[in-house]
Amino acid sequence: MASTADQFSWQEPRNSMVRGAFVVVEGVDRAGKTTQVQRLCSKLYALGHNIKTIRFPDRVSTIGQMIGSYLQNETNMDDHVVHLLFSANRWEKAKWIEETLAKGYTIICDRYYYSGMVYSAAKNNPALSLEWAKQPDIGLPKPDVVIFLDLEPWQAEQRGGYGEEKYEKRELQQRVRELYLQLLNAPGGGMKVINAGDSMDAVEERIWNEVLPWVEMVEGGTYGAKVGKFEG
Ligand code: NYM
Ligand code: MG
Repeated sequence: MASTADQFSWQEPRNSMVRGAFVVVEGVDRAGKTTQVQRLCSKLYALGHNIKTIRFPDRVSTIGQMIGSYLQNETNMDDHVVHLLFSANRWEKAKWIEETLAKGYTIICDRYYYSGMVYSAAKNNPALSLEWAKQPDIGLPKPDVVIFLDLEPWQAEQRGGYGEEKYEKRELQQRVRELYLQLLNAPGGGMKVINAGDSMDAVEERIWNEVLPWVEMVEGGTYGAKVGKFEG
C-alpha cells in the first residue's frame, strides 16, 4: 500500500508535464525584444502555462554589474574579458534554468549566447573570432526554439533611445545583423527570423504562431524530453 505522500505526489505539478520549454528571443538593439517577450509571457500565462522570464545580461549579480558599467561606458575592458563576463553571467544562471524547466516552467529568455557570439565577433578584433567567441558557452542549456527579431539598422535608428549604450552604432549594428544571419544559415542554425519592422501586433502574432507549437510539444512530452546542451 502506497503512503499518503506517494499517492498524492503526482499532483505536483498538476498537469502531466514532462518539463517546460526553453524559448529564446534574440535580435538587434531596438528590435522590440523586451515588449514582445512581455506580450508572449502574458499570453502563455493566460492560457495556463507556468512561465518564468529571464534576460541577459542579468545586470543584478556582481558580474552583471561589471557588464552594466561597461555597457554604460563607465568602465573599459579588454574585448575578451567582457566577452567572458557575458558568458559567466549565463553560467551563473545555468543551474536555475535547468531546475526551473524541470519543475515544469516554460522560460522565455531575452537574449542568450547568440548575442554573446555576434556582438563580440562584430568588433572585428582579429584575436576574437566567432569561433573563439562560441567556446565559453559550450555546455550551456540549449533552447528549444529561438526567435530572431530582424530589423535593419536604419529602422532601428528611428526608434527612441538609440545610441545611449555601447554597441549602438550603425556600423557595429550592421555587422551584428550580418553575423546573426550567418548563424541562422549555418547547418542546424534553427533560428526563426521574424521581420521586426512590422507593427507590434503583427510581430506578436508571428512570434505566437512560431512559439506555441514548440511550447505545447515540449510540455506535452512529444519533443525534447531532456534539455539539450550547446555543442558549438
Ligand atoms: N550583449 C548582450 C553582448 O554584447 N553580449 C551578450 O552576451 C549579451 C547577452 O549587451 N547591446 C549586448 C547586446 C546589447 C547589450 O542588452 C545589452 P539589452 O538587451 O540591450 O539590454
Ligand atoms: Mg539595448
